[in-house]
Amino acid sequence: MPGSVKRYCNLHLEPDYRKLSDARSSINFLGSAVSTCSGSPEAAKSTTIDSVTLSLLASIAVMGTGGSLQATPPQAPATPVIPAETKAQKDARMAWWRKSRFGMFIHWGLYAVPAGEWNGKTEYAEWIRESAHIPIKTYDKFVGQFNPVKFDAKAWAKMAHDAGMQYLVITSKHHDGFNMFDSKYTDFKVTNTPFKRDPIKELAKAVRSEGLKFCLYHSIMDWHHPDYLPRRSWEVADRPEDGANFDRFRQYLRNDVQQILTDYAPLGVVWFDGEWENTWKEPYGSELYALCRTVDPNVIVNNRVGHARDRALGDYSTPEQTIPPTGLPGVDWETCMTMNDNWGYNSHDHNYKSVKVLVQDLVDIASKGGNLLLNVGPTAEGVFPPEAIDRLKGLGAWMKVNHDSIYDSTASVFEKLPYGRCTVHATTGRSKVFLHVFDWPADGKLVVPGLTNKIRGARILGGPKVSAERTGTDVTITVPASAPNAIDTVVELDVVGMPVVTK
Ligand code: H79
Repeated sequence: MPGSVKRYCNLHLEPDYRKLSDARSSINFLGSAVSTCSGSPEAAKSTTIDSVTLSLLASIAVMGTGGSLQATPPQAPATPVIPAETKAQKDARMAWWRKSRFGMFIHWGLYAVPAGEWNGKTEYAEWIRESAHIPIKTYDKFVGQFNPVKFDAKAWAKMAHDAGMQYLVITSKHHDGFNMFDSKYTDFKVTNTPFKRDPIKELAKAVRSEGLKFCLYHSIMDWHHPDYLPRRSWEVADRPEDGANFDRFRQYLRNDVQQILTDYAPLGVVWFDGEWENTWKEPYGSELYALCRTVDPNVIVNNRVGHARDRALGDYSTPEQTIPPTGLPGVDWETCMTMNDNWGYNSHDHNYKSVKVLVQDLVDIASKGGNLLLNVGPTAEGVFPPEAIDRLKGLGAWMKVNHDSIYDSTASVFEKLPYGRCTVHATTGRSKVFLHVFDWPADGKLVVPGLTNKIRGARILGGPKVSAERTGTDVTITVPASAPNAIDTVVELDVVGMPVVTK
């Protein structure tokens, strides 16, 4: 532990760390307590101690303390080289993600304890520490109150599976800096709560048992680590920046990221966020991306790893709470979206979208070639809000019948369909054009504009075959008088060759 190393070298702890140590001796920051032998704060800025030196120091310290020192955790190297990759290799790495189309996001952390409420205001969620200006010592009290006794990883994984989701991304750390896994590099973590368990470990197992890819969200921005900069403007007086060293923070972040990629391997995606503050430079993003791909060559990393999230770094784009009007042609993308108005749990937020809106959003996104990552904010007891469970069931009921039109689909071949959306399974020999009918035709005639292909047949997913015939440059499908599914009835048109549309 750092305290033992201290006997042999100077340990540079910035003032905030010392205050915290005094207040809560059980909570420290292994990632920030980098020891140096120079004694100079300036030298500490540029010093990252290598693992050989650390283990040497550790063994000296062990000898000096009668063997009470625990092994120092390995330090993640700075790896600026992004492994080279051909287009075919990237396609292979992205294949499962592109086929999935639908995933579950989970925002779960200490912020579930106040449940969005502070000093009579009820508008908060995962940003509560920042938005309600909660001092760090006050926020730390949630650590002693976090005990989600109803948490059932299998139940969560099953709900994601039954909704038709193919992957699950949960917060290993959000902007508040609290580690929801058993980090080796900080004591500000879930295993130090009364809960004691590691929910990430339990969930990784359960999610994989359901056949879904397990993924983690890890925030770059960190309002708790003493070396993270900048401080929030409202807390500078209480938490001065003096002594904080962003390079040490980067080492801590790399260490944490290396650990999640190792202990919970294989991760499908590492989903970074909170990259926009100007302390996070583009080369740091490249270094972090390279670390991820070095530890796991198959992992997928979102674009928020880089400071300028819209530039080239990362594997896919991440529109938030919005669906790009015409998709993002030529780019892999995933819209992340809440079901209500918040990411983290807010006990007052009952403003949930309807199942109809959510299904149509999923279809709209698939018709534009993107993925939907739909969020749930579980409570501090460890359960999904009832409205979220209801929406997941509704999505699942629709997906059970219509999933063929979503998984492995590609974007619409029509510029616009007046009654809904289109997704496609295209191969050179034979293709399926899925017509998602949001507005059912009153005259029972569904017109497919400008489709030139020879028709093999048509059917309603989960329903009967229907007749489809050429009418000039269009194809006209005769459908039942009323919509079999009020949200979105899918008509599958089976055609010869790749779909070709002239209108
Ligand atoms: O985790 C959830 C939110 O807590 C987190 N992202 C989702 C997935 C989030 N953090 N911040 N925000 C959402 C909104 C922040 C928006 C802004 Fe900016 C930050 C506006 C200006 C700075 C980033 C950079 C977005 C626009 C420019």
